[in-house]
Amino acid sequence: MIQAVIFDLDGVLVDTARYHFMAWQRLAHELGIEFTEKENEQLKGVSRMRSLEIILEMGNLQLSFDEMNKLAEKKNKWFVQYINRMQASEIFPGVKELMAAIRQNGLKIALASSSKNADTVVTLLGIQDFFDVMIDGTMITHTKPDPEIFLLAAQRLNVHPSHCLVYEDAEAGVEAAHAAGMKCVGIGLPEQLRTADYRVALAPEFSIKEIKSIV
Ligand code: B16
Ligand code: MG
Repeated sequence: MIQAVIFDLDGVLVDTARYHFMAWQRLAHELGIEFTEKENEQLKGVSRMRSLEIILEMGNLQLSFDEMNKLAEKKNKWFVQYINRMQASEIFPGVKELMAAIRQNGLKIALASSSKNADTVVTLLGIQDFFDVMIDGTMITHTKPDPEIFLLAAQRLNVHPSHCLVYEDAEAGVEAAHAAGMKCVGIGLPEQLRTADYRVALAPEFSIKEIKSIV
């Protein structure tokens, strides 16, 4: 029986995954590294520094810690510019209605985003009141696929992990949810996230009716 729902942010509630991709692609191209949507899949849900390491590995580049910090800051500057131009209407259709239905049915809601910008995005969208608990990239030591973020969310919600359901758009996120002992709804194309327990194109397609039918 599900007592709490834990939402990832980028790519699940809002299309900011697109802005992360645009900023990483801009950086990769500056470094002369080919970077398409396919390569980007490996970065989803992963921390900023780990994402940069993956890109540098793709280009067989080795940089100093200082140089890496500068590049990570540059990418973040671009990402912040993109999200500051974002409209509140860019939230995926039906997301607010889904969260309202979850609350009306007495279930709790948490946000579990690897992003250090999660607070800014949530405020821009005006959805902060839906969450009982918000965990972001500033509050964790280990990035997804480590289960830390979801276990911390469950602990703060005071709900056992086995009674939590996660919505995720990243391979690393599905893996993290399973490692935390939680079921997971995968958001994406049919050929993606094959290990997720349920799969839909957009979060609201897995409705409160489906959540309540999980035993
Ligand atoms: P930042 P999520 C993740 O957010 C993104 O999927 C990932 O692409 C990004 O690198 C990560 O946040 C860190 O973001 O650079 O803003 O701290 O999907 O877990 O909500
Ligand atoms: Mg995501």
